[in-house]
Amino acid sequence: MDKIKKLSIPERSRVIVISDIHGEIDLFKELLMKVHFSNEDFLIVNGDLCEKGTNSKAVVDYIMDLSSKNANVHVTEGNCDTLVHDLLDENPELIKYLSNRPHSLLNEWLEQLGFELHEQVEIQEVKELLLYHFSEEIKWLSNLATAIETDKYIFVHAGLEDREDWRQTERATAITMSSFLDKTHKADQYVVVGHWPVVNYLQDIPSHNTIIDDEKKIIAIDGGNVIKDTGQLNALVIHKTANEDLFSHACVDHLPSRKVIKDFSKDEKVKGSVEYPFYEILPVEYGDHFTLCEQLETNEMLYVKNEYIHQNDNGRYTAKTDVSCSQISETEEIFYP
Ligand SMILES: [Mn+2]
Repeated sequence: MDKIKKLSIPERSRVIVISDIHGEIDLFKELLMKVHFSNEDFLIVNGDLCEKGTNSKAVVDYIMDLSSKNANVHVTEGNCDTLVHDLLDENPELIKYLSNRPHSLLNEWLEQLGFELHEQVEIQEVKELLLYHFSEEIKWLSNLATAIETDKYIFVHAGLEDREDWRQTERATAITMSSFLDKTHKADQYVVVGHWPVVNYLQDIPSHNTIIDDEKKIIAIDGGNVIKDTGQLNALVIHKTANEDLFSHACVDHLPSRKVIKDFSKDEKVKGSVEYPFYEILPVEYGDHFTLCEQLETNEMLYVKNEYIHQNDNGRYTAKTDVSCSQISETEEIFYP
């Protein structure tokens, strides 16, 4: 990769890392408030600002503005942010992509211009039009760093190749490789990545929270925002003290709040989840709310909430989406006046 940005971060500062915003401008602003982001903090936006969510344009505008006013705001490119390269390279496949995508940065731009896209439109026409109206944004996006390197951290969207000199990692790999936490790297620094929803990694109780692996020196922060029905937008907060760095975590989501009306203590045996890529299940024992199912690829027995069970036309069963089958204990909240 060519675009590596070196950065020195002073001691006693805070570094906030957020990735995979995917057009969720409201969640992003809410998260910055939640971590009390201020001008003294460093902010790293670790790729995938755009696509999939409903307001990519607002995210790009907001972060572009933020980084122009604040020298401590830095951005890396994600695989979803490189559409502008396809545009500049006049990749004809881009027209097909845009025609099939309800939510895309370029579609939002075209919509703003009142331009109606269809599969017969020439890529050159779209390129000319967008370059005329959004040249600043296109330039900014196409110049984003692939990785940001500090003395203790490498921020990169998806991961690094396991080679002596990590800088030799192919750019395409750095922004698209899957499940980096299942792999290893040879860099001296911690590698902080987004891109792969952490819930996809095998965990006893499925969780979208940031995973810090001290042995591998990998920190995975993609909370599955937009991609997963129960996803969240995560912030990793690095507190640089004189001695060591401390980590904390914050998150925001669109999930509704519910009031606990009765105490509940979990049954330790009821755990696990139906998660990517193992969706095939076989119902064994039906219940009023949960059905005991065998997850066919893993042979695990799981209690799946009934409304998540789907029977295909061929008679086989799958879960409709990723679903946790773990119980958690809850206590009725008591308010003191
Ligand atoms: Mn990505």
